[in-house]
Amino acid sequence: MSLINVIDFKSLGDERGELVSIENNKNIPFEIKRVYYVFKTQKGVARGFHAHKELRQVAICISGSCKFIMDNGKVKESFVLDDPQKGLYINKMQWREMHEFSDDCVLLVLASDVYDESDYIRDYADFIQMVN
Ligand code: T46
Repeated sequence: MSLINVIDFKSLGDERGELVSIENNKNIPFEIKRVYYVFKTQKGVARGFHAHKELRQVAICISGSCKFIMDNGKVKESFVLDDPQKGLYINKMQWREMHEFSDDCVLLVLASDVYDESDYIRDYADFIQMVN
């Protein structure tokens, strides 16, 4: 199964422009408990480099672009998010890295739970041990 699971959001746009609506358990496969966004990322900076034990998320570039590298400990796949109508579903126990943020990138993330540092696996060797 591919590590890249993309959700296509229907636009409710008209002649005035585009509009995407996101609702719990409708076009997102979990109940959204938290929303955060990453923006003004400095040139050459990469983020992420962790996995989550339980957290599931959907990442949407609502402006600009960035590249995700997903890794399940066996294979790595990348995906460029550059369309506000596409969400990248990030399951639990997937190592993620974000690279190549455009200057105008605003990365919106919908999360299945509140922030909990103990849910993070920030050491790659620990992650590899846990998935094997
Ligand atoms: C993820 C990727 C896609 C909080 O206090 N509350 C929050 O909700 C978040 C997301 C972060 N923080 C704190 C933790 C750190 O001290 O903000 C700081 C920056 O977080 P972090 O270094 O984890 O940021 P990224 O961009 O590497 O990772 C984030 C999410 O943390 C992570 O869950 O999957 O975006």
